Amino acid sequence: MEKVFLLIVAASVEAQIRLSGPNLCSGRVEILHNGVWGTVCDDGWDLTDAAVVCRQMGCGSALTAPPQAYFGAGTGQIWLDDVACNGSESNLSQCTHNGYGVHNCVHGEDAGVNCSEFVPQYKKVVKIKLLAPPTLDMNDPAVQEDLLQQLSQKLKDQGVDGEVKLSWKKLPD
Ligand SMILES: *[C@@H]1O[C@H](CO)[C@@H](O)[C@H](O)[C@H]1NC(C)=O
Ligand SMILES: *[C@@H]1O[C@H](CO)[C@@H](O)[C@H](O)[C@H]1NC(C)=O
Ligand SMILES: *[C@@H]1O[C@H](CO)[C@@H](O)[C@H](O)[C@H]1NC(C)=O
Ligand SMILES: [Ca+2]
Repeated sequence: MEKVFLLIVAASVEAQIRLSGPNLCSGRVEILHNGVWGTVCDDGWDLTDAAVVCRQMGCGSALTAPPQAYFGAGTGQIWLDDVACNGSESNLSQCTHNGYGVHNCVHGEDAGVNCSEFVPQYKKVVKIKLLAPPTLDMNDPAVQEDLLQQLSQKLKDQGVDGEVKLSWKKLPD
């Protein structure tokens, strides 16, 4: 007998950008490239670009795109300059830019974002078809736990990293 379950997955995906600021969803934008964190220059930095960062972070929409090291100047690499997102990108590195490390900026021009959420909301909804023998009691906590363990491992194999929290509910037949 085939049962369909809705699986809600809340996991922190492996971070390729981070925000250095007052909360997890506001701050100086930093991007990971070749294992090194670096900043983004504010030349051309606007709300459309900030929106891509907020979405990528699971932080909702962009309220503002503060320029000029509003959240403090970073150090080290300045990775991106002349970033120009069209708004449909799912991550910042897909936006047009000069190329990693190609810039005419100083850290006083570090770009920032202020997103609408305070805490990243990572959520993915995965639909799973489960071949469950009619004898399997899905209300049994031990059965649930065993399933979640297996699914958790599968998700990790697929690159969903960090702490994975799962919950599920049975769809109406
Ligand atoms: C926006 O940029 C992405 C990534 O470069 C591209 O795939 C997409 O076609 C662009 N969309 C528009 C409307 O230009
Ligand atoms: C972001 O986009 C780049 C370029 O397409 C890709 O290499 C990278 O894996 C993407 N990162 C995430 C977190 O999707
Ligand atoms: C950023 O947005 C939050 C709402 O998410 C707001 O409360 C806060 O004052 C803003 N901070 C800055 C520095 O703009
Ligand atoms: Ca520039």
